[in-house]
Amino acid sequence: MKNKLKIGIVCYPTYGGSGVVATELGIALSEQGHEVHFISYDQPFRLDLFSEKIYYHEVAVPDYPLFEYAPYELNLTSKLVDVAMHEKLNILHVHYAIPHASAAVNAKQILATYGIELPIVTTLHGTDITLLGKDKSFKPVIEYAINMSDAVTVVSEALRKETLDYFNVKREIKTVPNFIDMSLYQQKVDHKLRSNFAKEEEFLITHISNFRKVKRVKDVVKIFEKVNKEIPSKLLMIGDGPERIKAEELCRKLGLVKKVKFLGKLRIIEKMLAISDVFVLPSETESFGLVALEAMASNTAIISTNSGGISEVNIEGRTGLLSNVGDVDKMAKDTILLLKNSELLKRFKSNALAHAKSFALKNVLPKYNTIYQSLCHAKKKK
Ligand code: GMT
Repeated sequence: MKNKLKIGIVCYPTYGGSGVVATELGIALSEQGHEVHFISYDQPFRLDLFSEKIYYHEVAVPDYPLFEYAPYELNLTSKLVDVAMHEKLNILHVHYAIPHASAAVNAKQILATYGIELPIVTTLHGTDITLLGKDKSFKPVIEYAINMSDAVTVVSEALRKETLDYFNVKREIKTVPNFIDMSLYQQKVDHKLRSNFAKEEEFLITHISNFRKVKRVKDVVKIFEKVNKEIPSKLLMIGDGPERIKAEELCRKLGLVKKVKFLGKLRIIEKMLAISDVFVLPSETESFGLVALEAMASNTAIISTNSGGISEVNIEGRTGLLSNVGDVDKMAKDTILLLKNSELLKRFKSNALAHAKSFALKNVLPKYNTIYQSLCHAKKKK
């Protein structure tokens, strides 16, 4: 690309798709020669790469007894102003509406008082719109942040529609789908690793999430119980969060403790996905379902719900099978169908891998580059 930019990236550092996308985007941009400044309250969990083009600025939140609630958004805003001024950022790309886009819009206005213009790109990831956005107490702030950003992107067509339906949006919203760095994913089964979890004749079913309510992790256990009655299999539950305890209780109640392994948060999931036969994602809603794409890139077939943007990733009858939210009977039947028919499973797995390749980083990165360059160009012309 033409001009090398100084790009600020704001994201949540925790175990979640938006942080993963933002981190991998920043790393890829730095590899193209741009200078990338990550700004967050903790080091993003996949940012373990050291490069002279990558910087990390931590937002500290002092604990003043005066405040009942720490004003993180204000600390973030001040940090954005400081980094933009002193590092001479050309552009700020914020992931998630609250508080990142709203802090960025405030920072932009403060910078303007110093005669500095900083274009803001906001990427909406889903829960900021589908869950938080529907909370009336946040709606005006989210709407304002969207309308005051210089460019807004969403990660799927479904999220674009939902955003336009729910908010009074006065600007163009572009769909830039999430992407995958195919070089990180392997499709080779590590048999030694696999043997730690399942016997050779057993199938391996996997679920990965942050175990929030929206992920419906109890449905994963219910589906597995039905599958396991017919097919020798094991279930791996990867990740952690508020609903884990309920899923564990259900396993105890159903007598599945020896068949379901809860592994907690794992940093490296590629090897685990590569040893899996089927990945289960029964979410209530999912703007995209990055983890399903990661599973597909690891040659795994997907059983999922059809809600939100999942059907843009998991293609019905090709890469996996989709059901209505909560229809555990159908999701179990679909899993059994795939596991009983080795030719079908093989076909779905290879279709999944092929479809994942269409989301390769090299296809998506130019879309963000074009947005950055056009905003910087428009700024120069002023
Ligand atoms: O799903 C979560 O709980 C985490 C959330 C996030 O903000 O990281 O994920 C959202 O963004 C991901 C990356 O764009 C998408 O792949 C997820 O589908 C989306 N989650 C929901 O819409 C529930």
